[in-house]
Amino acid sequence: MSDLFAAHHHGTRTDLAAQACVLHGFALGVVDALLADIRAIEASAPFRHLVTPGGHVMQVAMTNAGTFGWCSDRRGYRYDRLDPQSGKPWPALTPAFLRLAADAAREAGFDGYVPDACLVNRYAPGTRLSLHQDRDEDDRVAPIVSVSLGLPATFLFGGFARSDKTVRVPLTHGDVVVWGGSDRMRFHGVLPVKPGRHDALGELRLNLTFRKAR
Ligand code: MD3
Ligand code: FE
Repeated sequence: MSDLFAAHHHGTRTDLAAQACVLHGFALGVVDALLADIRAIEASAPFRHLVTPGGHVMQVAMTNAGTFGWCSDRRGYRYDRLDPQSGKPWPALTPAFLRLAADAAREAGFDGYVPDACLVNRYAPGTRLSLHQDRDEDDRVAPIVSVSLGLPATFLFGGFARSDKTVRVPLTHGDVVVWGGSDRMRFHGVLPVKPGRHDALGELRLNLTFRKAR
């Protein structure tokens, strides 16, 4: 059985590739601050199910914070300064968000990380995210920092072609994944979230992904 399936201790690190790693439990000390910030963000920019260019409604519910927010509709995928639902700017990245993103990036070897966008994903049990690349950002070398909260999930970490074999990576509450440089364009996805309930979040998984969009 792969080492990736072993129980992981908080404060340890699992390398997935040369420039991609999991920092186990790295966000645990700031979860309360993150959850308070997410509640404020969703009060002004509610979670919504975006439509793909192909006309499918996404299973994952999404909102954004930052100068830019990731959007999808029949016209395509893009980053926008304004929430198309309200016409207002997205809520700002909070001090707790920015500090965690920079601290995790530094821990993974990327100093001076200042993201300008945070996509917030919400998964109900049964929700999956199919295999994809994140290719709407101008900077394809800067790291992406991902924070998992609530229900556990199995992350699929692939190669540079959709058909490459994938490795399954269990992610639990408080885990942070950082990837950049040569591993930035790998295919990845999330298997359907199993039913369950988490003490802090209930029947939900949340994922924050910090990006440099521009
Ligand atoms: C490793 N979100 O929003 S983040 C996304 O859990 C997205 O919601 C997932 O993919 C989520 O675009 C996964 C972790 C992640 C994302 C992209 C990667 C890890 C990665 C790209 C390359 C390598
Ligand atoms: Fe992604």
